[in-house]
Amino acid sequence: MRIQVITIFPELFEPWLSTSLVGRARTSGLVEVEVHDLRFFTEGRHRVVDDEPYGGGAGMVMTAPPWLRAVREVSGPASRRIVLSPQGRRLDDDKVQELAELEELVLLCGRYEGLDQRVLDLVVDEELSIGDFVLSGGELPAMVTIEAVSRYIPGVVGRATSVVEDSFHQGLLDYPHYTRPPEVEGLEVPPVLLQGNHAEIERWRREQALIATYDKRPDLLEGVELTTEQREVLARHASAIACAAGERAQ
Ligand code: 4F9
Repeated sequence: MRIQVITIFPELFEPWLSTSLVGRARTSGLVEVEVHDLRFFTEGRHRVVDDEPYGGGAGMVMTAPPWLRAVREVSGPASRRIVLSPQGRRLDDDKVQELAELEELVLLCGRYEGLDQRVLDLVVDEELSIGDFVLSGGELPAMVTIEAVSRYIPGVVGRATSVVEDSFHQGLLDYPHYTRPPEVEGLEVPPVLLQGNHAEIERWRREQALIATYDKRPDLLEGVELTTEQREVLARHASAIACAAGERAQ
């Protein structure tokens, strides 16, 4: 996969791009990332990329011509051109997997109050948001997108830490993890993890993932068809909670 990034802060990307998972994906040639400085596509000595909003108001708007030149210059015929913005559809695991199937992405990182609407109208395929909050620009959301997408490129994540086993792949949250020492300030590791029965361990982890999702993100279970076994696990969990609440009330 090839990813083109357009930003006025290319230097933000360099250290991150050469580190860790994304760094390895790049050196092994599985993911190519090119970062372009928007100012390179300006005309005139002052390299201006913003101007006052028509209609007045606070802040500045990024001017269309440099964006149009930049996007057209770095795009290939099959590029998916994406703006990171709070107005976008929320990035989730389904969207990440969809993007990982593509040959080429162009990520536009806006700053200030945003881009002139005509950039969106003329050269953008979709807007993506990483959450309902405002940042200073699209650079961090672009890095979030690149890292999440890279994990789904075959070969980027080793088999030992398979993405198939990752949280969300099955639509559930992760189960709890434990490592040495066996006791921490009176809290012990669940005995099933120490007994070496792999079928039992797998069953415990499946149950814990389901319970964690039910407790912390019940919205993820809406519209999911649960098996009889899964419904029993949740019924037992719910009655255990009700019992504990009842004991506290007495
Ligand atoms: C982009 C916030 C994507 C959340 C871009 C200011 C942004 C953002 N998700 N905030 N510019």
